[in-house]
Amino acid sequence: MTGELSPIDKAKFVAAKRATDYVEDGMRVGLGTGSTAAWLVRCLGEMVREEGLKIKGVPTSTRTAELAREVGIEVISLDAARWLDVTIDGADEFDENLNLIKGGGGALLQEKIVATASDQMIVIADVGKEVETLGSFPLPVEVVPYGWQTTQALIEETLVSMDVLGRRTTMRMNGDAPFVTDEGNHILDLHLNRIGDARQLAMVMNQMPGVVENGLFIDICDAVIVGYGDGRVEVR
Ligand code: ABF
Repeated sequence: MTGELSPIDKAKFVAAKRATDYVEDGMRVGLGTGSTAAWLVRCLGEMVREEGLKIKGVPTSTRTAELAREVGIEVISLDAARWLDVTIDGADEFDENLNLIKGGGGALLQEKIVATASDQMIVIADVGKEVETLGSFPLPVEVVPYGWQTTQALIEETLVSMDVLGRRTTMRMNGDAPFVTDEGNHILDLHLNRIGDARQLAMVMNQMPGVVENGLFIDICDAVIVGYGDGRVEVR
């Protein structure tokens, strides 16, 4: 499954492999999105096919659902599962308090709903995702298409009064058209550089009409499994 891996892929793979320790027979497992989570799905698929592991997977995006089925994992909806034992997902940034920025892959809404419905949320990441203060990675905010430019202007105005360095926001594009999420929404990326008070920013964002969800995951993650290019793994 792995062949000759680049250091970054090795880091992602070893983190994903270690995360399989959190998965036991009979569990309902939230399956994240992104290249690191894809390694996890492949590892779990191998355990299903070769070791007879029995799990039900709840994917956080259509592309994860496709991959999970392809590798032999039984896929069920969140509503069928109702509650999950564990969710394992990637992240764009994590800090020492295990707060996260997610949504670079465009699946933050399903990812947050699934993670919140889980007994445990485990993040898998290469060490490059570790930061002292969140915000270098642009913060994704999912907005409804109706009036998105007005919502964007409102967000920019609000940022002026907050403890952030940057205020520029950009519509995420897919070629010439705005990117469309699995729920039919768009994503604004907020170029903030440094988020002083992530908890407050997350709350303020979600109070705005037009905003569906933001990519700050505060007090949701229980552990981060950090992979290194030389194959080492640490659990935070
Ligand atoms: C998802 O995929 C995210 O929320 C995050 O945006 C992204 C991380 O991708 P990768 O693992 O490819 O770096 O987990």
